Parts: sequence; C-alpha cells; structure tokens
Amino acid sequence: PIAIRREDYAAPAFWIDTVDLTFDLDPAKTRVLNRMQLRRNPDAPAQPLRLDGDELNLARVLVNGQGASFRMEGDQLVIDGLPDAFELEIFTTCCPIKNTKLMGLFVSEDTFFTQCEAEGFRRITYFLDRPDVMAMYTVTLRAAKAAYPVLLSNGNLVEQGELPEGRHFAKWVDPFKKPCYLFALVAGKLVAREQRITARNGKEHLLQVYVRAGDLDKTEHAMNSLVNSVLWDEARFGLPLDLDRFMIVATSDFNMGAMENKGLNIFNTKYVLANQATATDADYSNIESVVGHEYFHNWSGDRVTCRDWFQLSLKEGLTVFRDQEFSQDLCADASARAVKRIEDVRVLRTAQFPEDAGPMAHPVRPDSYIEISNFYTVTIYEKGAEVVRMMQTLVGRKGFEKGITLYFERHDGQAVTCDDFAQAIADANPDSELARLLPQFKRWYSQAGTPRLAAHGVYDAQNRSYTLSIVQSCPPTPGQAAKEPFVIPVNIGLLDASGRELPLQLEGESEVTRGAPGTPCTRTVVLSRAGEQLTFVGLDAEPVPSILRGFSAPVILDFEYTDAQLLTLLANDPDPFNRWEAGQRLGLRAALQGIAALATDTTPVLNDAYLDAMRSVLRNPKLDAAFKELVLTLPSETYISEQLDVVDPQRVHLVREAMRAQLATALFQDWQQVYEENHDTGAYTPDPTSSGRRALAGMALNFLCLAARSSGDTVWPGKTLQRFKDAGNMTDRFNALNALVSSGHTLAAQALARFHAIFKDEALVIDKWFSLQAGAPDRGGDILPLVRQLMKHPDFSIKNPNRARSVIFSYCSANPGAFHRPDAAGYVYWSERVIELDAINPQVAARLARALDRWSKLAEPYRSAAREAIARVAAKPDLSKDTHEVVTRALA
Ligand code: BAL
Ligand code: ZN
Repeated sequence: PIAIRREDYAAPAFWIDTVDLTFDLDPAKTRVLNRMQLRRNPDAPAQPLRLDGDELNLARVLVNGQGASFRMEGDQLVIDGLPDAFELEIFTTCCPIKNTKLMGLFVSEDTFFTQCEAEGFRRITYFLDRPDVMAMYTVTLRAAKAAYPVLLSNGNLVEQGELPEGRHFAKWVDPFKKPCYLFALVAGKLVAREQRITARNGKEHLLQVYVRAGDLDKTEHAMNSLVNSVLWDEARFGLPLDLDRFMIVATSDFNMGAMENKGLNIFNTKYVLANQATATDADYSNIESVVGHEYFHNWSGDRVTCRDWFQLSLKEGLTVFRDQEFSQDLCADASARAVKRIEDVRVLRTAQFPEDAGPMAHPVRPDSYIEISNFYTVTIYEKGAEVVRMMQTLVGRKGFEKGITLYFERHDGQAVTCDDFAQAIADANPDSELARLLPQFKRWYSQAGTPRLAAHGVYDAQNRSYTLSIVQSCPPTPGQAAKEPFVIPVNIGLLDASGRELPLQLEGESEVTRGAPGTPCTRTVVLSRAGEQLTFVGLDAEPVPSILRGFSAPVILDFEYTDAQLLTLLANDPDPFNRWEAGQRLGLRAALQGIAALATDTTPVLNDAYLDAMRSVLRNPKLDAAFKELVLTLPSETYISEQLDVVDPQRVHLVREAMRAQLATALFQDWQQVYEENHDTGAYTPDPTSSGRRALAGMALNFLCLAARSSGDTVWPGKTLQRFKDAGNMTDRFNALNALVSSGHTLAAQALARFHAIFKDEALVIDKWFSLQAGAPDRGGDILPLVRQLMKHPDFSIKNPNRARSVIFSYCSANPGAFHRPDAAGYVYWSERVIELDAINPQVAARLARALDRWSKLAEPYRSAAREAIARVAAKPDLSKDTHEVVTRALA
C-alpha cells in the first residue's frame, strides 16, 4: 500500500456539476445508473479523467450518449480524450447483502443504508471520490414497495409514485451542492417520530427520527436533543437550519457512531434509542452530544467542508468543540458545566494522550496516511476540539462568535483548509493574541505529541513576590524528532495556605485582578517561548498555585506540589477542574508509590490524609453528587500506566484494586450514608442533578459490595440484588448489576441470567450484558475463558460492530488487568480476532489492532509476547490497508 501525502495535493482535473443517480434496489444486485455533467478544470494541467471505484461491476460507460473507450488502472476507470464539458453516464451493479465492510451501500435488518465517509461512495458508483468535488444531486430510488415502503435520500422529496410489479419510486433533490461523502440513501420498513419546528425567521421545518417499528417509544430523547440543537446553533452562532426537512435514521449495523449526510443523518442505534427501561444516564447524555454533533456538522462540515482528508479536523475538531459547548450550555449551573468539562478532559487524557505518545501519533492535520479511515482518531476529534477551544480562550467568547460568523461568510459552499479556519478567527479579532501569534499558534496543527509544562515556584519573602518558571517541551513523535515551542494559554490562580483566593498582580503591572467572592480569580497567561517566568507581587506568604485551570490547554503539567498543597486545592480551589485534578494527583501519586514499592493486594496504598480528604468530599453538603463521584473515581489503569516508563499491567491492576478495596472499607460508613441519601431520585429524568445522584449511589453500592467481599457481609450484596430487581430505570438496574459483577459476588450469576431474560429482545441492552462480563475485573485469569465462551453465545455475532465491540473490545481495549496475561493468551486471542475481523470489516479490525499501540512500554514478558502477536498479524497475507497501516506503524 502507498502513503498519500498532504504536500502532493492538487486540484482535480475535472469538476462534476450535477449528479443524477437512479437506484434499482435489490439486496443481491442493485443497479446504479449515474449521469453526471462534468467540465475540465481550466486551472489544472490537462489529464485524463480518473474515476475511483471499489468492488463494482461495470456494465456501461457513455460520453454524451455514445459508447466511450476507457481503461482500468487498478480500481480506477480512466478515460482519455474528453471534451471540455460533457455528460458521462455510468451503469454499474453492486451486491449490498454481501457488503460486510459497511462502507458504500449495505443491508442491515432488511433495510438499505449507505456510509460514504470517507471513501465509500466509490463502492456505489465510479466517481471523483474526494471532498473538494462538490456537486448538485438528484436521486431516484426504485424498490419493491412491500419490502421497502420508505425511500429516503438527501434534500427534498419532489416526486413519488407507483411502478409496475409492486414497485414504487421516490425522487429526491438536494438544494445544496455537496461532496459525495455526504450522499446517503435509506430504504426499508421504518416508522418516524415527527416534529415541526419554527425557526427565528418564522420558517417551518420538519424534523423526523426514523427507526424500526418496535423502537418508536425510544425516540423522544433523540428528538428533544435535535430540537435543542437547532435552537442552540441559531442562538449561539446565528446558524439556522437550511433545509425544509431534517431526518435522522437509526441502524444497528454501523461502523461509526453516526454520520452527518446532508439532511439525512444515519445513526448507530446506540446514539438514538433510549427509554428509561433500556438506556442509562450515560446513554442519554451521549445521545444528546451525538445528535448535536451531527446536526452541527450541517454547517461545520456540510456547508463548509474539507479540501482534502488531511483537513479532517477542520470539521471534526470544530464540531466536537461545538457539541461540547452545546452540552455545557444546556447545563443549568456551573457545577454541571464543570462536570462535563472534567468528563471531556478525562477522555482526552486517557485516550488521546496515549495516542499522541504512541506509534500512531499524528498531528491534528496529518502529513500522510495509507488509509484515511485510520485517522478518525481522538487526535483529530478531541485534540482538534481543544485547539479550537484555545482559539476561543485567546479571542474571548464573543470574539470567537465573530470569527465563526466570518468563517461561514467567507467560505460558505467551499472546501477549505485548517489554515482558512484559523485565519478567519484571527481576522475577526485583529487585536487578539491569536492574531499576533497566528503562525506559531498553528503549530498545534502541524506538530504531534503532547507538550509538557515543567513549572517551578519560588517565593521571595523580602519582595513579597512569587516567581513561577515554566519550561515547555514536546517529545519526539514518528517523523518529527524536534519540536518548536507552542502557543499555550495557561489559566492561573493563587490560593493562600488556608485555601482563600489571592488577588493577582504581575510584576510591573498596576492592575490587580480580583475575583468576586466565591468565583475563581484567574489570569490567562499566554506562553510562547521555550521558557518563561511570571512574577506575582504583593503576596504576604508563599501561595499555592492553581495552574491550568479549566484545563486551558491540552498539555501535561508537572509541578512538584506537596501533599499539603494538593489537599488545600482539593478542599478549596474555586476552580472545579483543578479541585478535581488535585484529588487525581494525590491518587496517582499513591498508585505510583504503591507500584514502585511492589505493594501486594493487602498493602495499604492510600494514607489517612487522602482517605480523610475523600471523606470530607463525600460529606461536603456544598458539592454536587456528580462532582463527588468524579473526585472519588481513581485514575484509570490506562492513565496510571501512561505515567510509567515501563509498565507491568498486572502490578498496575493489583495496586489500583488494592486502592479500591481500601476506599471501600475505610469509608464504609460513608458509603452507606451516601447510598441512603442518593438512591431515591424519584420519577426518572436524565438531568445532570439526578443522574449525578444515581452515579454516586451506584458508586456507593459498588464499594459496599466490594467491602462485603473482604468482610463476608451478605447484607449489602443482598440489598444490591433487590435493588437490581426493583429498579425503575436502567441506570439503577445496571449499577446494581455492575456492583455484583465487579465485586465477583456469587449473586452476580443469577442477576446476569435474569438481566438477559428480561432484555433478550433489546440488542443495545444485550450489548451491555456482554460488555459488563468481558470488562469485569480479572480474578485468577477467569475473564479470557469467559470471553471465549461469550463468543459462542447464540446472541453473539462478530459481523455486528456493536456486538463485536461489546465482547472483543471490552476485553482487549478496556480491561487491561485481564488482557495482559503473563501467559500471552490475551495477545493470542487479540491476534486471532484482528485477523478474523479483517476479512469481514477492515475498519473494525484496524480499530481493534490499536489495542496494542503501547506494547513497547510493557515490561517483560508482556513486551516480547505483544510484539510477537503484532508481528503475527503483520505477516498475514492480504491484510487490509487499514490493519496493515496500524500494525506496521506499531512495529516500526
Ligand atoms: N463524520 C463522521 C462521523 C462524525 O464525526 O460525525
Ligand atoms: Zn463529526
């Protein structure tokens, strides 16, 4: 396979103005007639027309109605000697029922769906399958009416009617030009929840959520989320819905979470279907963000798209930022907003930071790829969103809104680059730090790796000043040995030893920044040099610095806090992010000490000061339950492992489990009280306050069952089983089940059996049932045999991505203590599954292949065994480009 390089970008030799597609839909043989109007690009060198195709049967090629001579070069259809403007007609067939890759046109549960991003359209017809070729589409769908009563495509339905032999047709016209990756069609037996919505300008729109007949009662939340998204984008950024009709359709076979096709979003059922009996609070929250995300793409992605796939973060980073802001803006108070921010940062640090330090590290705007599907990553999405967030910090919220307005005014209807975006934000704010530092700021797009800030503070009693020295660095990443300094906005506050906020005054300034009582008093300092010094004056004693408040930049902050300083921040920092972070630092410190000291599973790892601090958090009436739950959650095994140069995963697991056991027993009384105070949340609503209380009650049950494990207590496991049986919503029910399963209690088996019996017809709930078991804490190597057993369950299918993820990924990617076995059996299982999946669905296989990204950090015997497993996969002939790229980068 050959690498595609960003620097080789060239505009296309031809433009496609219109596309008229006619589909005769048949699962075994769908006929596709594609009539296009093309014209030569006068700005490009003269070249033949090269159209992309993949797994198509070509029947006919006509140029201006005449048979044309063409040749095949690999998968490309090449035509020479074309006039400057012409009509091209291509007739092909494909076989949707055999399409297990789920790219292009495929069948799921007797319904046709498409997925074209990034390069799936070429599996439907020959085309210039690249995002900078934007055309107007007319689509006619023809199919048997009884089997496929609903026929959908992008835009507006302009005509429909009957055809002979029980067939019917529907004709759709999309009023906007679009790249082919945003094309979509759906055909099948579906029903829709509908709602009409009136925009600010008085225009009415029809919103529809299409699902299978039995699922209509699970669409209310998705519809509410869609309505909120439409209203929010208009209110916050002045971006209205531009279509008469906006449709969401759910499918249970989908590689991605969802897809933003113009006017016809196709969703994984996981991010649409919810009612209180089947979905958890986390599901509700994910649905809200994903519905928002796809809707926001209607502008950031569809109206303005990417020039080439290297610019993917142009739309994805921006749209993640927008969905994060949407979810925060829907929160009723600052505490709920902070909880959302902490959750987002946790994803970044546990998934993106390891990616940025591993073999697949790439800049937010990559320089090369073999298979673009491998670059739908947490770097492009979540780090990309942090880059946009830093721009907002540098220009202010209002300035950012002005920048967004300018970006859409300038580039509406165009395919553009990350540079164009940054330029628009800066141009709308010419006096900002962003405008001043723009070329340097854009290193966030070009340099991979997580920057580190090494900060050190010195108090000068004589001058009543405190000098903070900050040195930035960034480790080498593949293909980038040396890095230039980044522009890093750092939010800083200072506390006195009793935890009160101090006014901030930098040396040489007359201005003093004071916070209103109870609010953070924060300065944003913009770092741009390798090393900088900040001197704060007017301080009567050494302050406790609160650095990187709100996680103002995606960096690692090293500061040698004393335990006492961290306890002060944990108890008092008015910035909730850093308050949480102080607790994480204390927990991490204890874990690293326990690992270094070869702690056994009975060694106390947590000291009394930590336990007392956690007790105070639990008892603090001023803190919300959701925030308490986050503070009491220990850093994950993945996060702890990232802090080590050499990782013994079993030791990490053992120490973290010992810490959990200690939290369970030392705070036993408190957990009981927390449970009693929080478990009754009344009539179910998925709002942040009640879901926070359910989360904290669930955590309490978990610790109470864990404590019962060592004490032999049977009361709490019994209560937990009863809770499981009586629960009025899935969150409470699943939390109770999880408490029994993760504590390894004997009652878990009957609860699991009952859970399966109740929900056997609810695919998404059965996914949870599989996932819980495959992700359970390992005790004596019992999880791998269980995983192999689960794969033999009649409900298991490796072809369904959600089901494959629920078993295989839950084990290989989310259960390090069970996966990294000294006998290497976990790695053998992994290599078998990667190879098996690669023949079915390369995108899913390549994602699974990433589970061993960090193999080179492992201690022996894990390291050699992991390398051997990767080499075994790499040696397989006929590996897909997707998996080939991941494993060869891992071994490089
Ligand atoms: N564009 C792929 C799915 C998403 O990010 O919305
Ligand atoms: Zn997206």
